[in-house]
Amino acid sequence: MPKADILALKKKAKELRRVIIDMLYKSQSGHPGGSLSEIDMLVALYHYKLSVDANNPKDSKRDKFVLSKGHASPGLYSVLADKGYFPKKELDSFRKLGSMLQGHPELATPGVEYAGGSLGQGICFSVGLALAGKMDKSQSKVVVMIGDGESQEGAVWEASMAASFHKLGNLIAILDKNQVQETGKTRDVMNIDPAGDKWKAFGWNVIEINGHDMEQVVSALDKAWEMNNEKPTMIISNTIKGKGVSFMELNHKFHGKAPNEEEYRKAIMEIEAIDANTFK
Ligand SMILES: Cc1ncc(C[n+]2csc(CCOP(=O)(O)OP(=O)(O)O)c2C)c(N)n1
Repeated sequence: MPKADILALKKKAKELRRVIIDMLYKSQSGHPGGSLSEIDMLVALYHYKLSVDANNPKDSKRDKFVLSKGHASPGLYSVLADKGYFPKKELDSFRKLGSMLQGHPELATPGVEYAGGSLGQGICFSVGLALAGKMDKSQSKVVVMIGDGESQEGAVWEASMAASFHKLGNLIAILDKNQVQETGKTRDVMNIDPAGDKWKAFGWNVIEINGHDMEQVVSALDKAWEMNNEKPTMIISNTIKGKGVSFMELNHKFHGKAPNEEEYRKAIMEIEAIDANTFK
């Protein structure tokens, strides 16, 4: 991919970091940490890799993205609005009564493929989607993002085993390994490492990257798309919870807390100061 296009993706991720913080500040609720960690990957998926069309969201040939860590919906909503699935002004209604943009994604929202919320379930649902796609001889991919805290759910490993047993080469999972869950560091709550060895042992291709380095993100997606060995592929995306806002980084207090006025001003100043060229 040309350097100019990579830079455009980096600038888009910077722009959407601001959109995420704006949404949370306006609603005074929501999950900043996991939204800021996933946004570089979501930008690369929606602005580069996924075959999707905002004007035809139900196209039978589309790729499908499942946000299993549904609480990180602000990241998804920011990119869906940017792609034109719904007007950007809807973002102001995030988490308000009657809004199409609830705390956890709902199927009524254009572009949303999965009503997430209960952790551990999205990857099970994605195995079903991929199995159906395989039976239909579809060329589309199913891509699912899970969290590292979420990986402590037993259902994740049952889904993992089923995906390799059924040779779901059309399934790509992304582990947003942002190191922190709701109550602290994942390695202290219940360590999931060595995560790569576990997924390999379950029969998956494993690619490991820095999930804030856009070059690496793009090349991992290219590799995952090109894998042709009937195995599902896991991209372990090493990220930082709250990335881009110093006082939110690796701070579990900002797992599910909106910024107050002072925090909001500081967060916006820091995001505006990001140099997209060197960000990683
Ligand atoms: C089954 C289930 N148990 C508990 C919760 C409450 N909960 C929401 S987010 C979260 C922490 C998730 O951590 P992680 O997967 O690391 O997410 P991220 O850091 O990416 O936000 C928990 C326990 C839930 N949504 N579903």
